[in-house]
Amino acid sequence: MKRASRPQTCDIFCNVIDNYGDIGVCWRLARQLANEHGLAVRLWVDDLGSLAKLCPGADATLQSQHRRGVEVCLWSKNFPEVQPAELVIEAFACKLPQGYIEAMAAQQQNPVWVNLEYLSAEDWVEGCHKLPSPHPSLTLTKYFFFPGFTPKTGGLLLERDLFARRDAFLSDTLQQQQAFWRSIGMAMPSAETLKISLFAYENAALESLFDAWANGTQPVLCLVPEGRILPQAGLYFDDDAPRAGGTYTRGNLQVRVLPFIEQERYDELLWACDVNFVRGEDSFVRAQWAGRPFIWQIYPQHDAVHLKKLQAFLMLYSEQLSRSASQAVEGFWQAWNPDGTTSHSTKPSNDNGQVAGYSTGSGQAWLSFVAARGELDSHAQHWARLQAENNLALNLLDFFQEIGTMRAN
Ligand code: TRH
Repeated sequence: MKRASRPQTCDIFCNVIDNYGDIGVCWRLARQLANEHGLAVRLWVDDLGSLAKLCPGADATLQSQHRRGVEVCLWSKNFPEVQPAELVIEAFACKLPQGYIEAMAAQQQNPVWVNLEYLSAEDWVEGCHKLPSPHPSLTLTKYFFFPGFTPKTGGLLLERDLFARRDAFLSDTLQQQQAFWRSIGMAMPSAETLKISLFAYENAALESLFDAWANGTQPVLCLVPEGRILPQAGLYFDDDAPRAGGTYTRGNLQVRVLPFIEQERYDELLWACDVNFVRGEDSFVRAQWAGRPFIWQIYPQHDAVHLKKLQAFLMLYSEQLSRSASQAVEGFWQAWNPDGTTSHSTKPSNDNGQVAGYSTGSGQAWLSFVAARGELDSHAQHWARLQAENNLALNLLDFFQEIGTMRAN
């Protein structure tokens, strides 16, 4: 049987470990494959509650539902007997149900089975991208697929129309931007206000940064979506129960707490701000597409291995920056990602029991970062254009064809 050049069907499996990154990536990829490439996509997810945060229309009680062109299915212990899709994506090495694996092996034409890995800028990624991993007992092969920032990797998730939508938003101050600010219950800030979005994990560097903003000469509006950094932000203003809609002021700093917004609208928040603080994996990529200076709080891992990942990205990202701008970025990103080795931490540990190293340097480092904003702005736009050339969804579909051709020969 001749394989179709493009798959018609796709199953994506997502095991939600914590936070929103796993489901964030899967939900975005599922929508893109369905809506831009016409695949019939089933997204199997074991925690519908997390999906419902990103897609408020989703009903966490349903076994199966159609949302945004995707069939969303609850991945429960009793996995139903289903016909496997032609393209099977196992996200972040989650373990597929045994019955499903056997059903894949029983197909006359085996599905193309891909393990979509976490994003990293480390050198070894290029060598591991597309590597096969034969099943120990069945005639099935799984392939590693690594997102990344260089042409020899799987690239990044980017919707076809994202830049056009972003540019339309940015050039439409009267309607789209006004509508955005209204939707979060605020009037459009004055032109001299520095607008910052702050999506972050607990972070010992926050206090020093808030001090720098409060004591600075420029008014700062900081928009904080509900999430892990919120209790700390509240404490800064002596409020131990900050909530969406809350507004706090100290000196030149105004903080506004936002409700967690639908994933498709999160981009607008990034576009509406001058500088964005992001975390994890998916928001980190979205900040790059926004074409604005950003600061990444990397997801903390054991033995500080994440700091290597941070460094690898910094090296790549800073390659074309001037020395002073590159130092400003590195200095502030390091201050925002304390390595946890400093012993005088008085800050509480986070949800994972990890203690963030106490940092007093973020306020100081911010001054250099913000001084480099002009260069960082144009660099961010250039970087976004460059990265857009390597599109993950298209690469996945090409890879499907590549495997089909290889099998046919
Ligand atoms: O939530 P994250 O920290 O996710 C993760 C996970 O912890 C994962 O296990 C880990 O391995 C990975 O990081 C590296 O950050 P991330 O990836 O940015 O995901 C957040 C998602 O939430 C992203 O899709 C954007 C979305 N979002 C909204 O939809 N609305 C919002 O208001 C905000 C702030 C975010």
